[in-house]
Amino acid sequence: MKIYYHDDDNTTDKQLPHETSETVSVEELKKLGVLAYHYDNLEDVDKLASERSYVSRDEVLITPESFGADRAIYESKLTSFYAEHLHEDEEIRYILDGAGYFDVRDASQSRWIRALLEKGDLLILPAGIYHRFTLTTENNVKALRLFREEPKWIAYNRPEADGNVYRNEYLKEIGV
Ligand code: KMT
Ligand code: NI
Repeated sequence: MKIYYHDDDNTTDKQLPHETSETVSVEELKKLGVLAYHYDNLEDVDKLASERSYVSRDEVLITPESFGADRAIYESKLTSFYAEHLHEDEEIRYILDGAGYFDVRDASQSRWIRALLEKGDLLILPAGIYHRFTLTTENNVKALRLFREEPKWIAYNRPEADGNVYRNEYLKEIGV
C-alpha cells in the first residue's frame, strides 16, 4: 500500500495518482483510526473479520463494463464514490484484484491523504471518517466489503453529515 498526501489538484482526472512527496506512514493513519494491512490469503481476512465480529460481506467488481452496457451507471457510481462521505459503521475493504484509491481526511479535515490499495491490501475505516474512493486509470477493481452489521448502504455526504453522532464520536476518538 502506498500512502501519501494528495496534491489537492481537483482540476485534472481524479483517477490519476495525484501523488506528492509527502508520504504518510501506517502509524499516522492509525492516529486517524484507519488501520492498514496486507494479507495474501483470504483465510487471514476471515480471521480478522471474525475477531472483530463482522457478520456480513459482499464482493464488488467495478469496471466500465461491470454495470451493464449503459456506461452512465458506471459513471454515476464513480461520482457517488468520489463524493466526500461517511458511514455510520466501521467497514473493511479488501482488494481481491485490480487497484483503487481511498482518500481519507487528515486530522485538519482540510487535506486528503491518499492510499493506493492493490491486491491483498486491506483497510479498516472507522465509522464517521470522511472519505472518498476512485479507481486508478486501469479502471478495474474487485473488492470485498465487510460489514459489522447488516449493511446500511447509506453514505452521508459532507457537509450535511457534520454534527452526525457517529462523526462526533469519531472526532472525539482521534482527539480533534
Ligand atoms: C466506500 O465506502 O466508499 C466504498 O465502498 C467504495 C467502493 S469499495 C471498493
Ligand atoms: Ni464509503
